[in-house]
Amino acid sequence: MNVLVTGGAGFIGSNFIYHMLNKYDDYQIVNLDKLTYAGNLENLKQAEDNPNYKFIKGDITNRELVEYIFNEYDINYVVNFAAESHVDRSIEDPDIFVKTNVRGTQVLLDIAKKYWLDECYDQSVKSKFLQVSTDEVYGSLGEEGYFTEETPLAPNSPYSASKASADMMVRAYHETFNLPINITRCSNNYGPYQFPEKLIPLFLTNALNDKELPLYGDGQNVRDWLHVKDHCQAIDLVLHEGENGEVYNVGGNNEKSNIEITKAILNAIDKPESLITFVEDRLGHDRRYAIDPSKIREELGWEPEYTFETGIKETIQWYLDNKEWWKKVKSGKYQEYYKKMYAKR
Ligand code: NAD
Ligand code: TDX
Repeated sequence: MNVLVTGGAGFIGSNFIYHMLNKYDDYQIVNLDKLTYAGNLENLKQAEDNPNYKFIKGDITNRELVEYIFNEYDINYVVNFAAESHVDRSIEDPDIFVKTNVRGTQVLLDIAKKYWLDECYDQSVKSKFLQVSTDEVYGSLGEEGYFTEETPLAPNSPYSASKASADMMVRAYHETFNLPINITRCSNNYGPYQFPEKLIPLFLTNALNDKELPLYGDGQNVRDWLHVKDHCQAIDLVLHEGENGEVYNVGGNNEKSNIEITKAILNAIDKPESLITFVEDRLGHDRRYAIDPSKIREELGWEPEYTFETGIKETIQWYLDNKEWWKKVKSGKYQEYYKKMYAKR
């Protein structure tokens, strides 16, 4: 099988590439990544020399390039991770979120349709377009209830609105053209190689540097945490066994408030709670996310291997063992971003 992984130099994509290379020694993995601020080839050092792995620097909105890749590598599967992924950045500048997340997805769908359906090389060859989406497309929950695959889409941020739009486009290519697709919607991921603009690596690396931890609002917003390796296993399962056209929610049943996460990090590395600084809330800040993962568990037999306790311990250890990785990431342009984003809070 020839798999096009887009956004493979980012956090989840790089973990997914390792997962696939380790598991399937007869698969060719092509990684198309624009290398934005979030893309980092250091994440893929251990894949570089693998003959089953190929990196191509480029943009998913580039039709000619995507078409070239389909032809050159005879792509069977697309796993679309490529996206602008940070909610705070989408509040500052929504434009690029629409371009990459919506238009980029549509370009990929269009070339997949052309290559797999219109040109009709061999309809018996297996193909699938897997869109990696997010629970944020469902909006925000109150204190009760869970997101199921039937929950209406009600995105609240420019980021989640762009992801919901992409999901609608994927659905439309399935309904209209019969393109083989799945959509996965998962909760907040954590684990190795996560860019330190996101809550867990930001707070962990700030605390290790004795810098303040900027907690938004009252710190009581709730997220449902999923270890990235459990997410990668879920994507692998849906790619191979997901029923054509279906959506699968992926979540680890690990609801935690932001203040709980913050205290757990400080406690694990023996740093004082005085580092916590309550700052102005995020605009439109979703209160609670919680996934009902019954469908993927019951229909595909997926089970997470990590508990939050084992996962956070291993993740903290990874950041302790890989200081060079995050120190490099947090230098240069990142400093400008951090000052700009947090100065006004
Ligand atoms: P990330 O920001 O770490 O990585 C995104 C990658 O996409 C980067 O390597 C970047 O260079 C690449 N990219 C961006 N624009 C591109 C373009 N136009 N063309 C090609 N490549 C481009 O993101 P992540 O956290 O790994 O998330 C991956 C996917 O999973 C995203 O689609 C995101 O919406 C989704 N998701 C993430 C989470 C999470 O908790 N991180 C949860 C649910 C869903
Ligand atoms: O400095 C911070 N302070 C803070 O209190 C940051 C960066 C975050 N937070 C809060 C906001 C959220 O309630 O922590 C929570 C998690 O924030 P993020 O790490 O920015 O993640 P979130 O907004 O929940 O979105 C993430 O999960 C769903 C990913 O970034 C998305 O790509 C994914 O779709």
